[in-house]
Amino acid sequence: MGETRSRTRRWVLPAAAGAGAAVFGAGLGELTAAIIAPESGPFVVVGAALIDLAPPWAKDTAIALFGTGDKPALLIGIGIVLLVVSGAAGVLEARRPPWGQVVLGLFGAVGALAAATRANAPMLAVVPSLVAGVAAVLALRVLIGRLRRGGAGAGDRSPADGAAARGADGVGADGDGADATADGATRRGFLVWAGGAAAIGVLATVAGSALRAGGRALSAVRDAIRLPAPATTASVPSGAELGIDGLAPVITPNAEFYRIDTALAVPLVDPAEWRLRIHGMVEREVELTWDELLALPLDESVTTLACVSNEVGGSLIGNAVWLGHPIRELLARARPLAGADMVLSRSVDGFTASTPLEVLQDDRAAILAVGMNGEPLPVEHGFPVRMVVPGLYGYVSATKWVVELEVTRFDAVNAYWTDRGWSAQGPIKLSSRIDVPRGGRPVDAGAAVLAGVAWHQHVGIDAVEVQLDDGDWRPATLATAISSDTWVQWRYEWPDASPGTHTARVRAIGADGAVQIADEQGVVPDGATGLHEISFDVR
Ligand SMILES: Nc1nc2c(c(=O)[nH]1)N[C@H]1C(S)=C(S)[C@@H](COP(=O)(O)O)O[C@H]1N2
Ligand SMILES: [Mo]
Repeated sequence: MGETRSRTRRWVLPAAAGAGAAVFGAGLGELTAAIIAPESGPFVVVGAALIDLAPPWAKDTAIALFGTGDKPALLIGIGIVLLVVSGAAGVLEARRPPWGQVVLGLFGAVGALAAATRANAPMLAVVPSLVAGVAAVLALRVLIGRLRRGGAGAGDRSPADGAAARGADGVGADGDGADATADGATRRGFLVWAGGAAAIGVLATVAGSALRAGGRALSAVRDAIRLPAPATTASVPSGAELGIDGLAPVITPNAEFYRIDTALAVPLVDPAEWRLRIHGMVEREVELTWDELLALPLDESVTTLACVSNEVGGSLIGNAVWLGHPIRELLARARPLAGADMVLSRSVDGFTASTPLEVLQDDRAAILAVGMNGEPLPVEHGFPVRMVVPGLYGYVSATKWVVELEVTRFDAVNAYWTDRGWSAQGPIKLSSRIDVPRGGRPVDAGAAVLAGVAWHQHVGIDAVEVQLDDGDWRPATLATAISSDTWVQWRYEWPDASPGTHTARVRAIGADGAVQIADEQGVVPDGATGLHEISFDVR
């Protein structure tokens, strides 16, 4: 009994004080952010800094573990670390004041530093984190103060005598029955205070997210946009969609399109304020507004985007009908200087991608996109303007929320991921995937259908072959390709699937005659190779 009570006093209550204070502070910080700096909430800025500082393997692991849920996972992780460390700060404050306050204050300072060093950080970016830090420190003082006055603080009767007495056992307050009852009341009273502080923090966070008017206002702006009719339209041949249950549709609906980026809070860019600046090694700088862009001829094109982090058989790939203006035309206005070989595109949030200049000047549909599948770009896919370049992985070409094109040289500057161990050049590798039968779903014996997709953007697919149970490679039937810039569906009929467990492998052959590489390589530094293999039961 006495043991338990003493442990409660010495550890649990101070830890609750620390955690309560931290939740209180973080909540007020989030609320402040919602009001004055929507993209600079303490969690978001710290998370963003972690993303930027993380070594490449960490990004890989996060994507492998959590897929596109990597961002919520990161925020939850930060929350857990905050709770643990602030709990420890509470215990520290009870024993060695003011070190617990120092720890919580440091949290605020780290947030402020992370906020201040972000690209395009707004003037008020540091304020939410500072508010969070100060609020947490004050709350901790109040809570630990109550703990001391209530005598529940394990020998911490006064901050002055504390330092010397602590380290010893601090059992002095472990008293008789009467004391214990009084203690119980104090303890409950104290927990009401600590819990109340945490509850205020949670309420403030909830109020803050309800208040995030910025996002809603931008959605309203987006909803009101009527994109101009395309100057040239793209058509999807009727034979492009095989319509097999479980097979990825040839055009990926926006809501199902994979999302990969470093932006923990989606950048909110008002089209009315959007500008694109083309500069660097050019004869003349070009600046473009949203209205000017929409007044230019906009072409539809169908292009399959793929992420370099897509594992063999993975789902970080999607195909959409894009609407946009050729980047080639805008570069022609700016007239790149001799010697330039790269365009460094920059997002409003600081992300950069390095695209070979020649790829943006040849005849492919490398565009500044404003539309995706008949709508303005979804905010998380780069609203109002992004790049789409057939044939290159997204990290070297598909800059979302793009605001700058700097004509430069590969030997002069590195893009975001190149500085983190990824290749400066990122042509998409020839690959293929089995979608049907879907993971683990048993198949009826007899006539069975396998189906999937294959892609080699800007080269095209000539054939797809399937291998069952280490047998011969047999040709699959291809759907009609939309173009060489898109994936193509395939199907394979297995007339006599026999009961038991089987494996299937797929490989694609490119329009250039290249056969998909069977040797397995991971996604770093320039995309995975290997063959997708599944095993499935027939019964
Ligand atoms: N601003 C910005 N643009 C970006 C990225 C990013 O992190 N920030 N990631 C790139 C990567 S790695 C990929 S694969 C594509 C993904 O585009 P999507 O999210 O629309 O599918 O966006 C690219 N554009
Ligand atoms: Mo990517």
